[in-house]
Amino acid sequence: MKVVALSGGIGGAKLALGLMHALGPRELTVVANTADDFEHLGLLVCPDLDTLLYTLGGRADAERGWGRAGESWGCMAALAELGGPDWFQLGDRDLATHLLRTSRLRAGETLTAVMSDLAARFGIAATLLPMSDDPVRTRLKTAQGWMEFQPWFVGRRAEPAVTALDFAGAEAARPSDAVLAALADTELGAVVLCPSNPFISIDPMLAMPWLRAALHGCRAPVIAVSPIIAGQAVKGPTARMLAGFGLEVSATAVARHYGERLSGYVVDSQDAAAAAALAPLPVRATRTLMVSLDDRIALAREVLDMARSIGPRR
Ligand code: FO1
Repeated sequence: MKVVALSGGIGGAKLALGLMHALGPRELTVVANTADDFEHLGLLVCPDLDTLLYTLGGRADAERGWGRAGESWGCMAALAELGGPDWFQLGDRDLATHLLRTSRLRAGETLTAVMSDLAARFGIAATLLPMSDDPVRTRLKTAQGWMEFQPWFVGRRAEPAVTALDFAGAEAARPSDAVLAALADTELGAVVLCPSNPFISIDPMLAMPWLRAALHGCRAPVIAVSPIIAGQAVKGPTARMLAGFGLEVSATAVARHYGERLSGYVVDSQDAAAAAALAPLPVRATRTLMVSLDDRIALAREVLDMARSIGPRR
C-alpha cells in the first residue's frame, strides 16, 4: 500500500518512522513542511525536513527531537565568543548538513534534489520531499506586530500569543513534480496528516493552491492523527494556538479545522468521545502517545488499517 504522509517536525517524524516500518520504506513518501525554513548565518535551515531526515535515518537526538544524536557544540561556543548570534543552536554535525545543502542550492540544485541525495546517504529508502522548491515562509501576527517564524518559535519560545498567520509565498508556490506525482499515483492507498501542529505545520502545505487541488483530486482517503491528547499537546504550542484562536483545545477542534478534507480521524483512547461529536466522520480511538518505536509502529498500523477499511473516496 502506497502512502503519502504530510508532516511537520518532531511529532510528525515519529509517525513517519512508524509508517516506514509498518509499510516498508519504498511504499512511503513523506512531504515535509518548509514554511519554518529560514536563512541563518548565510545558511538555509530546514528544521522539519532535517528532523525527518535524522529521524528516518536513525540519527536524531531522541531527547531534543531536533538535531543530531552525539552532537557537539564547538562552533556555537566559538561563535558566541566572537559575539555572534547563539539563540538558534546549530550543532557541529548539523552544520555539515547546512553547509552542504546551502552550497549545493547556490550551485543551482533544487531543494528536492539535495534532500533526496542526503536521504540516500543516510540509507533512507522512503521518499522524503520538501513541500515545494519555492520558498514559503510562516509569519505570525502578535500583539507586538508581525514576526518571522524562528525568531518567534525559538528566539521568543513561542511568545507572544499569535492572533493571525500568514504563509508568504504560498499562493504562488508550486509543489514539486515529485509531490504532485505522489498524490496523483493511482495506487495511492492513503494520505496521512501526521500529528503535527495543524496551524504551522500542515496549513502551510494546504495554503498552496496546487497542493490543495492535488489533494482534492486524489482518490485515496485522507486520515489525520490528532496532535491533541486529552486537551493537551504532546509538545509545542498547538494547545495554546487553539485557545488563542478561540477554539476548544481538543482533538475534535483539530478535526473541525481540517473539515471536509478528512475521510477518517485517529484520536487517543482518552478522546474517544470525539467520535460522537464528529459523526458521521469515521473516528478510531487508540493509543496515540508515541514513546517507543513499538508505539510508533502500532499507531501507524492503526492508521493504515483505518485507511484500508475506508477505501478510496468516490
Ligand atoms: N529548537 C529550539 O527550541 N532551539 C534551537 O536552538 C533549535 C535549533 C535548531 C537547529 C536546527 C534545526 O533543524 C532545528 C532546530 N530547532 C531548535 C527546532 C526547530 O526550530 C523547531 O522545532 C521547528 O521549527 C518547529 O517545527
